Amino acid sequence: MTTRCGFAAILGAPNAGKSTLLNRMTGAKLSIVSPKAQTTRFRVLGILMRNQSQILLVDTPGIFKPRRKLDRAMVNAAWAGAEDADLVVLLVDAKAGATESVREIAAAIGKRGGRAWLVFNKTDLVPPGNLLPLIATLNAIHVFQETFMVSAANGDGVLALMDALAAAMPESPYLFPEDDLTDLPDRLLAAELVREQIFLQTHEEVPYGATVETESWQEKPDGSVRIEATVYVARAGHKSILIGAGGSRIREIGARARAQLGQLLERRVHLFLNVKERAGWDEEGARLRAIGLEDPR
Ligand SMILES: Nc1nc2c(ncn2[C@@H]2O[C@H](COP(=O)(O)OP(=O)(O)OP(=O)(O)O)[C@@H](O)[C@H]2O)c(=O)[nH]1
Ligand SMILES: [Mg+2]
Repeated sequence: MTTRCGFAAILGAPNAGKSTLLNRMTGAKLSIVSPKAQTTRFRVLGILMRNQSQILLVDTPGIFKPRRKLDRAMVNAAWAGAEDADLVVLLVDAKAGATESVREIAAAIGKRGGRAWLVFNKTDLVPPGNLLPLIATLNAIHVFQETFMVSAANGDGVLALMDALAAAMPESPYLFPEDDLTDLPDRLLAAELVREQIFLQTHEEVPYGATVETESWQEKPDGSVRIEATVYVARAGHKSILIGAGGSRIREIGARARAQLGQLLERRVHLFLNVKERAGWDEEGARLRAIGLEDPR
């Protein structure tokens, strides 16, 4: 039996729905999602089996103009995700259209060479006719081999995209066990689910000024797991917002993250969160490495 296996990297501007699409295709909550831009900070692998093909989907941070060291490390991680990919998918928010940043990413993909497909997401929000000029604009920058229209939110068009990806992967033995979903360590997944709640439950600068690290992971004899995580914040003001009146906000963040993590790990989770002020963490190599990013110095 011939098997196929390869890497397909999903690139795009922040907020295009890359992580939602990865989760939809794998049927698991592997990559965190929020309505805010720049949610994903490092590459997340989702392993998808389809028609004797193992598709190694790489979700990447959105590509934007970096300011902080953290930002540069995120954008570098996005392009690194594309480097070894057999195929690059440019995911475009159909509602936002061919913005300047999308056009720049299309040009950079063209420069990089290799196979590239164009996928319009959020088609549930726009009439199909709106897409024709976008397809023309982007293909004028770089000729994409295939074009798909999907809604990662409701699943429209996603199976067709999965079939096409499966067929496009090179002949190869599988690189991962067939029932693996990701290579992400549980400790990182736990920290990410906490960070997702921070993105969902706090606003303005707070989510961008926070990072989460799992400090300890203890397996209990009753099958449950006890996890301690630290939330680092850039400013004292952020700390009090995150903690909330009488600790209400951090309790809610912990409760929601614990529920999600329990589902994912299929076991009972005890989650303890500690908030620490650490000015300048987003310029600190050690903090970036803790979330799997390379120091962009
Ligand atoms: N209506 C609609 N909303 C969507 C769709 N796909 C994603 N979204 C929403 O778009 C927002 C951003 O989704 P994400 O998956 O976090 O986007 P992303 O591209 O991973 O964003 P970054 O990680 O910040 O680069 C979330 O609020 C999603 O619920 C879609 O097909 N339709
Ligand atoms: Mg994302």
